Amino acid sequence: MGTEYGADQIQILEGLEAVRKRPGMYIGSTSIRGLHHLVYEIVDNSVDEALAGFCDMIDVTINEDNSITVIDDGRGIPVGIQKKAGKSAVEVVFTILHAGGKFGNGGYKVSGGLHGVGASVVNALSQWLEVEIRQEGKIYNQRYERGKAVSSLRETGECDLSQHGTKVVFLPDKEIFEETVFDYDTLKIRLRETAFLTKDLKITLRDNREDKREKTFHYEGGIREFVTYLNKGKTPLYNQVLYCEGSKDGVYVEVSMQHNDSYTENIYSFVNNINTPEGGTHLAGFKNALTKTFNDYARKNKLLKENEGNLAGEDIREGITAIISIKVEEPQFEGQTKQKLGNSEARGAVDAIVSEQLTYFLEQNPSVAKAMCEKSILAQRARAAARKARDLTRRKTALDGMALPGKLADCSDKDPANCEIYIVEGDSAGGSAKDARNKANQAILPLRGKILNVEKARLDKIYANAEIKAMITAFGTGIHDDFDITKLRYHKIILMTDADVDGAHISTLLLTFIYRFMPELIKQGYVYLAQPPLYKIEKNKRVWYVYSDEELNQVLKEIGRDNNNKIQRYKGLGEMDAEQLWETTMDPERRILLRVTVDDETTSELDLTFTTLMGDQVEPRREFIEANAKYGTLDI
Ligand code: TSJ
Repeated sequence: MGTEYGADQIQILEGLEAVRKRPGMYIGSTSIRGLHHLVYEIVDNSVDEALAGFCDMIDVTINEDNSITVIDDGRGIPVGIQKKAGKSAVEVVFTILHAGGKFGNGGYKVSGGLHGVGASVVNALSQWLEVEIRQEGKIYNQRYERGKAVSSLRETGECDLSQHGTKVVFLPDKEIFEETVFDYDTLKIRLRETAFLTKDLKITLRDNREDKREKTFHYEGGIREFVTYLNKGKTPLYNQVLYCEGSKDGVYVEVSMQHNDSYTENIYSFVNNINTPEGGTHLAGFKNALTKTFNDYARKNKLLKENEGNLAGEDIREGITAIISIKVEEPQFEGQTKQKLGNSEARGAVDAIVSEQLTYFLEQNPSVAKAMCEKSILAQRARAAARKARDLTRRKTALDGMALPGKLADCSDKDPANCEIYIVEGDSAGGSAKDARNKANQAILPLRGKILNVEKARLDKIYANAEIKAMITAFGTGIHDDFDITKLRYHKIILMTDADVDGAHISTLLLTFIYRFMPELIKQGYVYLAQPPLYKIEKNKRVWYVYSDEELNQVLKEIGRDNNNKIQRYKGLGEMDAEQLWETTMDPERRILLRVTVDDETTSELDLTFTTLMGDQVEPRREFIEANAKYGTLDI
């Protein structure tokens, strides 16, 4: 034997074994999402180094074998032996669970994912991992396999004194992950967001696999540019992007905002570069400051008359795009999903900094203040009208009992878990669907043509829209404050539109409505897209339905391409008879359904997707729809 294991070392072994036994506890899941999380965990360490002021660039590469290389130009992980652990700081970082980035003084670790784990977890879940450090003219290397060091940290060469930094290469373990192929776009979205949140940091993403690509993100304007990016394709209400920055009670605060002429509120909040989709104290501080400061200004400058009541927060926030980014040393996350910031000092810090700097801004920019005020007053009026309309519908529903829409062909089963509703574009397709369906558990709601774009209409107009009212009553949940998921009447809401550009557009309008008014339906996985076929091929009395051009070529290759196949291209759902519609798109045994999901790590990008599709600018819209229509799916 020769080696005596101390208690510490035994614990260390157990530590990383625990990660391999229950990976989900440390990275959320072993799905494709967990796979990408590994990259963020490593990159976060380099971002910390950038936040500490020692690193300007991070380079991320997807290698041909789907291993990942991350390189930074920071100080390099310390290579000296840590007395307590009896090994190098590098080895501590990679083998001890929860080892943070604190080495003596000076190390200031602010980031920390929701799982707050880091390098050792990535190491434990990698088939192999190699680290290289350049420091003081020397190069050091070490290799690990499935979390265990297979070599000690060794000096392997010399380099120029000007070179310094850390390089990590790792291959996610196929024994652990369900999927080990990285998605370039997923990494791209997240790394872009990170670059926006860390001004002056240059992040490059490279794909060295078959489809070679590269992109560099570098935003000197930081979150100011983030707001400009999010407002791309919208019409800003004024040219300036407001920006507030400051520190108070150990909280570093940055806020940027700009209104556009739409009616939706897009506020994204971050703590230590991590998205907090459920907000928390920092968001509350911002909202409070905005409402209070704006009303004070409006009153002082007689934009609000003495007999008029204060503007409500939601009226002031109509059409706002804002980023709130704070850094705190010890973030506390609350709520079921641990995505809500709890630190009480963050509320006061954001409130104080925004109040002071916004007051100053409004005084310096009276024309901006006036534009904001006029929009808020219009929003206030529309909200009053909408409330009246809503009260009216409420009363009516109370009188009529379940006032289901007349066009709805409901199913007979009353257990929502068994039931599905097809939202169908057009009366003729609606007719076929009614004939085709299983009456027991499939309901059909036909909608006429284009539905209202909720991004471009105020609440009063939205509530007055017949198609939208029909959906709200059919779903049964109510919306906004009245929303109650337990009242949902169908556990599958299936959007069925033509497999062409117009159909994709209608699907997106419907999804936009659902996402804005009933986001829980999407978050809890109740919303689906039907996949009608593009072609029908017949040969010798055999029939094939195909769902993409790729599949068409494949089938034709198999059965031979000759004049005896009669290929029929479906121009729309209406061209299929009831039997064909049932066989291809509605029969639970044979149909393909796409579940609509949202990635809450990158919600800001989702909003951009909707904006691109719904915005004023025609060109980006066309590009997006065609790109997605080609694949026959709408991936939001
Ligand atoms: F975590 C990791 F090992 F996976 C990793 C860490 C991966 C990558 C790509 C980079 C890093 C990393 C760590 N980059 N820069 C650093 N910096 C430090 O670890 C460091 C260096 C010096 C001092 C100091 O106080 O002198 C403190 C720290 C935290």
